Amino acid sequence: MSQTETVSVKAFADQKPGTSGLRKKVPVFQQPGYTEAFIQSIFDSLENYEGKTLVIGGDGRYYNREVIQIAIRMAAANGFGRVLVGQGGILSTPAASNIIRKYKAFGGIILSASHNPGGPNEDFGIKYNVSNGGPAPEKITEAIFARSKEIDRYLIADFDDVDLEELGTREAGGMTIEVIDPVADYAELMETLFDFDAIRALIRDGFKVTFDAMHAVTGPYAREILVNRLGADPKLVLNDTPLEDFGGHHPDPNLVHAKDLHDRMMSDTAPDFGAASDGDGDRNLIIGKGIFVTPSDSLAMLAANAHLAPGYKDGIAGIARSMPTSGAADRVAEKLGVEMHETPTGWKFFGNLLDAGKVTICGEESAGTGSSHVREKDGLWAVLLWLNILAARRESVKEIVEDHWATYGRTYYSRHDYEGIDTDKANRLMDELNAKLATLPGQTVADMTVVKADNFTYHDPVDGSVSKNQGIRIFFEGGARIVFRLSGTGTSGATLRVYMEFFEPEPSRHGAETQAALAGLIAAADEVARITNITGRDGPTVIT
Ligand code: VG1
Ligand code: CO
Repeated sequence: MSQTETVSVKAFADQKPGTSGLRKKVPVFQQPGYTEAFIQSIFDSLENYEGKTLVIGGDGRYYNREVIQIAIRMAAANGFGRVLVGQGGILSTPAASNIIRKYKAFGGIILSASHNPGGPNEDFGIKYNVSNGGPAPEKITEAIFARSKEIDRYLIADFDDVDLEELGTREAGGMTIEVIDPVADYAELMETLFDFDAIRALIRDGFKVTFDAMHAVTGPYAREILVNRLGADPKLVLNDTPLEDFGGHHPDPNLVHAKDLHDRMMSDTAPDFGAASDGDGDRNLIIGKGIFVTPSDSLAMLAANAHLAPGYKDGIAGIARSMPTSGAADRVAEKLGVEMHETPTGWKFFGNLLDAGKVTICGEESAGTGSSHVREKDGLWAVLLWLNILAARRESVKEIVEDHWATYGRTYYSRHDYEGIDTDKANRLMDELNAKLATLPGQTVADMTVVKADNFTYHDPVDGSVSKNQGIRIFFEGGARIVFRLSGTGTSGATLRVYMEFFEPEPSRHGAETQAALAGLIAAADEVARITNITGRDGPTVIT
């Protein structure tokens, strides 16, 4: 019979969850008691979980296995009745969301720092998801933070490490531990949503699909779904062995870190469709032969064509997008006559809208798209919906994109990131901007006139909660917009994100290069926020 120990611990002051859970460098999590104190703060912020089920899984990065064992022993000591844990400690974020929902779990602990690099001196993360399968809402993350500041003990059971490789059920510490196949339930769910026969036929007819798993969690999922079930060429499923350090790369599917894929897709010998996902499998990058689809456009295009997939054949209830995401999806919602919602950055804000049936499809400009099938964004889901649409329309990605622009107009859009800037400078830049919001309307910045400027506040239409300070928005005459916000997922210094967009209804002007088309807004952003001046940087580190 194993023992439960109560271990004294000192509270840590820095356990405030960010946009998506607590993310810190591995050595921070390795401090004695640090990981345990945070997990105990999660449990102490929950009620009535005695005897219930907890899902545990992670993206396989460095330190994943150690924390899985800690979380299992602490779940036993705290009175959970059962844990479901992915084989090898692996569950992609959307797969974990599905498992929580399918097996009616009380909640789940997901270990991930998503697109951030992994390794002994890189990033790690812990996030709690609630019973709907989605990230804990702010009310809970705030309670966890409050608890973490005063916690003085944690509970842990004393039993041997669980063999995470062997599927099946065992008992330890008065709790049932089930090691489950991380892919099977997810693949089954995808089969209910998409026309696998049609996609298989498309591929059989010579349509070439390439997918870069970036040595992250989606490798096994992509192999099972794209290769085994849909017949894609295994040689075109790249980097599909998950590695603890992602092969030394950032598992971030953007044009900087997935540059190889991008370059190949722009070449003469490009496959027809290219995609990638991030560390924990919730993001997607979509590139057609010769054309990159911006995530904001992809959201709009998926929403406009979702009815072509069996899971959405009766149409969608509505669309939600994060505030910095472009307005492209709004025009689709308008045409379809469905609800449109604008939320703060982070998937946790979509949960209430999805649960209430107000929206079916959600998306963020940061390469996150998803639907009511789970409560997380879902990288492979987006890939499969694109493939289903391509199979139904039998047109190229380029044709679908250009047809969309011709129908709805094109929103030129880009995000510029200034990474690793000094936190004080970043805060100063935002403070200065905030201070002048009231006086901006009527002023001219880089030859454009400001019509409105504010700091975005979200009023949740379902539970009435209010979230303030969610990003500075500056609107110009003619509808152009710039948004400024600081990242809530980084682990060193600050990252300033600047989002720029304008709408172009005229098809003869849809062929411009994005950065050139946005040159005026780029200049305006620098002028109004004094970016160069304050940060000392002469340009962004990442352009997406
Ligand atoms: C970023 C993205 C945001 C996304 C979040 C988590 O947050 O901008 O859209 O929801 O990452 O995604 P921030 O605060 O750094 O801008 V993931 O794939 O890191 O779980
Ligand atoms: Co992610």
